[in-house]
Amino acid sequence: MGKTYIFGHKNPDTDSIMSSLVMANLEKKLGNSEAISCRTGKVNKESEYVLKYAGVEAPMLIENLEAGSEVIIVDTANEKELPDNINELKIKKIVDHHYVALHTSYPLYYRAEPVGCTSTIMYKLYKENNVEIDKTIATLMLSAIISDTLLFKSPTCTVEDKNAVIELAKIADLDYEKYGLDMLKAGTDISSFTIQEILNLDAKETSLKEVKTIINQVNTAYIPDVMKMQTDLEEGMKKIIEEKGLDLFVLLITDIVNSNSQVIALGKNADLVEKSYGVKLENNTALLKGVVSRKKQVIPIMTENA
Ligand SMILES: [Mn+2]
Repeated sequence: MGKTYIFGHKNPDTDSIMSSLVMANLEKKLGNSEAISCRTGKVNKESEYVLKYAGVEAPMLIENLEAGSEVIIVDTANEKELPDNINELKIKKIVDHHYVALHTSYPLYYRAEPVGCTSTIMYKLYKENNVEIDKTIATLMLSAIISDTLLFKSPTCTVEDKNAVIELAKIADLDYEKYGLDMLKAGTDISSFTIQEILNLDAKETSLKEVKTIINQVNTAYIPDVMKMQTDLEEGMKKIIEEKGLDLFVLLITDIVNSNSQVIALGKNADLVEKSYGVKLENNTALLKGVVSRKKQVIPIMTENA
């Protein structure tokens, strides 16, 4: 068996990083000795916190995989979030919890469930295959689940996600509420980033019907900390709109403590935000009460209204 490169989406979040590590471990336990955990971008602060806590090294950064390389994809099934030459790679497996936006001309193992996190599916895969979950793997898995579900506050969170964390916390021997909040807070520290970096941290390019859009989400423990940069952020957003020919740039500044998002919307279709949420943008911004999930509360609603 040759090498198998395992990775998640571009701009990897904690789920993409941890699920690639957890999947590589599972593959190895099942006999695929050349499974390699990889990433296609920088490790964010939240993931850094987890890796340090667990004493695990970051996955290998890959930039260009040779045509024909065998890969396993976790935490995305969207061509736009994968390497440019994805059509030249051989996808062996996909484990994901998003909508499907990818097409292959060959059969593959495909496991998708509408749960809150890929690592929740990974947890089930370990159980189904009778592979032991050790303390380190448990820590990585529960971190991913807490990250994706914002400590169970996101509407994407299911009973299965919550139960997995409760079980994994026993193995990892940690207080998941305290650990989870510390981890989420570590992820909100943007003090060392440039405006460009903030605008690229967790940016997803997508089409809301015909509306070419970027939706970027920045988590914070205190919205005014981010809003004080509004002028600079808008300048950066305008540049990206021009460069990429976007119709809309949505920046969600999500308060992980109170579960709201302040939105900044620019571009010729900015009124789509007003239409979708019944709000009025003042100075390009509005508060979206109770909105924390891009996947469940933003993309589908804005697509419907586009
Ligand atoms: Mn995920």
